Amino acid sequence: MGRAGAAGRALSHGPSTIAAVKVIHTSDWHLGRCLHGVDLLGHQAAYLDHLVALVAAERPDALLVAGDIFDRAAPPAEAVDLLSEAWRRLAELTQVVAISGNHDSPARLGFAAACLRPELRVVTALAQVGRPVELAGADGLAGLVYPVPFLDVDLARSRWADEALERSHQAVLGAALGRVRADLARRGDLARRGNTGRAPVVVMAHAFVSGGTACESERDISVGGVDNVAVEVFAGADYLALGHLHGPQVVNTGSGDWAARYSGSPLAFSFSEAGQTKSTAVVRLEGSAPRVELVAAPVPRPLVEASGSLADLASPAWDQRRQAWAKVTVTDPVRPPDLYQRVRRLFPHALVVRHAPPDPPANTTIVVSQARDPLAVAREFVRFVGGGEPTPAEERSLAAGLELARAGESEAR
Ligand SMILES: [Mn+2]
Repeated sequence: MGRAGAAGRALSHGPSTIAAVKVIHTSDWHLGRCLHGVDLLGHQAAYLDHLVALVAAERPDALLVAGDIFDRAAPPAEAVDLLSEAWRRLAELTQVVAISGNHDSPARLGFAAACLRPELRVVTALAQVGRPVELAGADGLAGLVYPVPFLDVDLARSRWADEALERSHQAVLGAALGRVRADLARRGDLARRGNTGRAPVVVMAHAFVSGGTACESERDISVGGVDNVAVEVFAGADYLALGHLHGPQVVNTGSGDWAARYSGSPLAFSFSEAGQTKSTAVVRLEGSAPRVELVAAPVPRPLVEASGSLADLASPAWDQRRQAWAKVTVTDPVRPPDLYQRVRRLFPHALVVRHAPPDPPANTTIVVSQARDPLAVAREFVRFVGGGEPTPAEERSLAAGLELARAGESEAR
């Protein structure tokens, strides 16, 4: 049997060899989020359907959700319903372990957490740090998952006041991981499973670990100007399952003995993520370095950034991307009339439309004074924002506006 052979090989590596465990790692669902006014909830529901199917097919030992489950502290009722149903479906298939991120309200996400079935562990409280979720295997303990929710620095410092922690994420996460290591030390040999090796240790956290690449859709978590945490803080883990950064990425641990990764968000939340392939990580911990397989998430609609003159943007070169959510920059020297409508005819799902002439006027000062003809001032402004003379229609609008203003003035007298 291949399985027995693998276990035999594992044994030959000595006592540091870890037993086989499989986890699925995801994060940053941001349920209830919009993309430039587009409600993403239906697409988030589609991702959760995909995730349920993935978990059903892979049968992992655990599903890890590394924070920012909701987009905001008080999420819309529809998002709460969606999560409630997702928890039920997922916890019927595997052990679910979730933590709060910087967008979640620990109290609201953690509501009634102590009453949930054991297959669903939602960890949002500081008091839980250092207490693992034990993954049960066929012959005993299969692995340990230490959930570390996003820590409010000031709260953590006051609760752990005896440690006199510096006011930084690095310091409070250091204290949190101190609790993880203390628990591991206390367990000692108990943390070993039968004769197939040591139970692997997974730490899950929501943090900005140094070396990670940010994009435009993460909320800044800096405290006193410091948001980065050195990856070494998490030493002792075999796998560090991270949430917070929305691009899927590996974090270099500087060691072949353990691995750290951001699963990234399942959907793009900004145009800066247009080039990313959103995915879910299936992680196998066995023997030495974890093996990771990225499973692409369903794409509701690709994102594209398009830039050029209206004539360029009408070219067939863009035809494959017409149905994308688009951020369109029109570069005609003069702002084309009916810009928004014309762009929408080319890209029906354009979400951001702007005009950026190739040679924008240098910092122009428009002098407004009693002595000047108001129409001349208005024309100058149109020239400044549009890059050209007002069209006849715009001239008529300016004149009509001026007349209305004058009529209003004389009425007020
Ligand atoms: Mn996030």
